[in-house]
Amino acid sequence: MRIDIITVLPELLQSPFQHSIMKRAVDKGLLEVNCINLRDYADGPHQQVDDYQFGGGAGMVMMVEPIFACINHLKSQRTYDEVIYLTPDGPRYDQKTANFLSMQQNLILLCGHYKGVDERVREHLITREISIGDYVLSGGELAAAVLVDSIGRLLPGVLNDETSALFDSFQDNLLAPPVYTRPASFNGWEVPEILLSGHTAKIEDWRHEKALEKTQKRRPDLLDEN
Ligand code: 6GU
Repeated sequence: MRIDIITVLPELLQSPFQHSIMKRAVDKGLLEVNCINLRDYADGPHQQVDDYQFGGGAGMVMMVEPIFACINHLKSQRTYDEVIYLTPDGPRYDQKTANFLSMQQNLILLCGHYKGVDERVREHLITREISIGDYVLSGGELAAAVLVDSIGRLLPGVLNDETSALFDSFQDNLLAPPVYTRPASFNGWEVPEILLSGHTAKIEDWRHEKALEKTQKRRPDLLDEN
């Protein structure tokens, strides 16, 4: 899968994909992340990408021309399944959307900044809008990193059996059960007996029960889905 990220702050997106599971996905050739500096597509001596809003009001707006030029240039090289705009007023991101996006070949992510983009970008160039939650970030870059991470780990071959995404919280609308490692006893704090029993079927039952308990307590809304 290839993900092209259009941003005015490409430096902000250098590190996130150079570690751990994302690094493995990139090194294995399963994921290609390409950051494009929007300013490279802007004209004039100042390579301006934003301007005052018509009608007045505080805050700059990202201009349509550089975004159009950039997206067109990308589209001339390959076909894109989705052109996604990261914006706090988009539909909220969830695991279902991550699963869907992980099955695509080529994605463009456009990171918003300032007051956002000229509405004509959203009307004519964007196929999907995404917010990562009900709070405001300074720009879409960190949201783009969240998308790439959540999508990248779902690509076949990125995770091994033990770390399989199938066991993740949310994949079955359940939060993950508690986990423990050595020592079995610390400070008088004990690991639940059942986990030391070697009884695989009973352990699976216990985990499911704990996952249900936790979900009921913390996120009962998840149990209403499906
Ligand atoms: Cl995608 N962008 C910004 N700027 N803020 C956000 C967001 C996105 N999602 C939640 N807050």
